[in-house]
Amino acid sequence: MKIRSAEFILSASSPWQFPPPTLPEIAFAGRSNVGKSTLINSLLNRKKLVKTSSTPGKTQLINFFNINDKFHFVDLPGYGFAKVPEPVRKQWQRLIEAYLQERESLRNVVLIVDSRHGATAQDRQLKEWLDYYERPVLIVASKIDKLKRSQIQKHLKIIRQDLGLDTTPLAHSSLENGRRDEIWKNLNPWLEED
Ligand SMILES: Nc1nc2c(ncn2[C@@H]2O[C@H](COP(=O)(O)OP(=O)(O)O)[C@@H](O)[C@H]2O)c(=O)[nH]1
Ligand SMILES: [Mg+2]
Repeated sequence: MKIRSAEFILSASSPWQFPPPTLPEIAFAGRSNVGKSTLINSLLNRKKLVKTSSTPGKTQLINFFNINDKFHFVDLPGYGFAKVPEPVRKQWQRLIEAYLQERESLRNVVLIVDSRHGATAQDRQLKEWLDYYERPVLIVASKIDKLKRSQIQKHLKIIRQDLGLDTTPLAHSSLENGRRDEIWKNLNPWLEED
């Protein structure tokens, strides 16, 4: 995918703020700190379009980006951060569910799982929820540079089993560009015009 332009549109804290669903959308989901924003930047070949953070639990809003005036990338708030107070957690969950359930322009959800830790209970829940609503999902295992080479396949297999996938998940590392193409190859079909 050739990226000609990538621009932040807006941050939404409730559904009425979502931009009009005029372009196909790909959303990035996963627990807090798993590498969602990093993956988006890496796919777009931008260093700092999306803010990344070593402090988990920062992004509480849904962030929309316009790419090439052709499609949207959507950075969803991360879940699973223990220090978040319960009412705030509930509010996030409502926001994410409203988006995932109702967004008519949503074509694919990229669910990012930490390659070291495997799928968490919340990752499994989200996957099941997305399957139930028949939302296509692409699983990406992040931070594989943190694994020994000899361990990568084993960890991918565990994620595959944990989430009940038919195929081995894709892998990503922000330190190497090589794996981006494989991810794009899987996303491109969702962005084609009808
Ligand atoms: N070594 C390594 N660090 C990563 C990778 N992806 C993300 N990180 C780091 O993990 C932290 C959280 O990343 P971020 O993209 O902000 O996670 P998000 O909360 O899911 O959006 C940051 O410190 C990133 O630099 C990766 O592939 N390799
Ligand atoms: Mg983020």
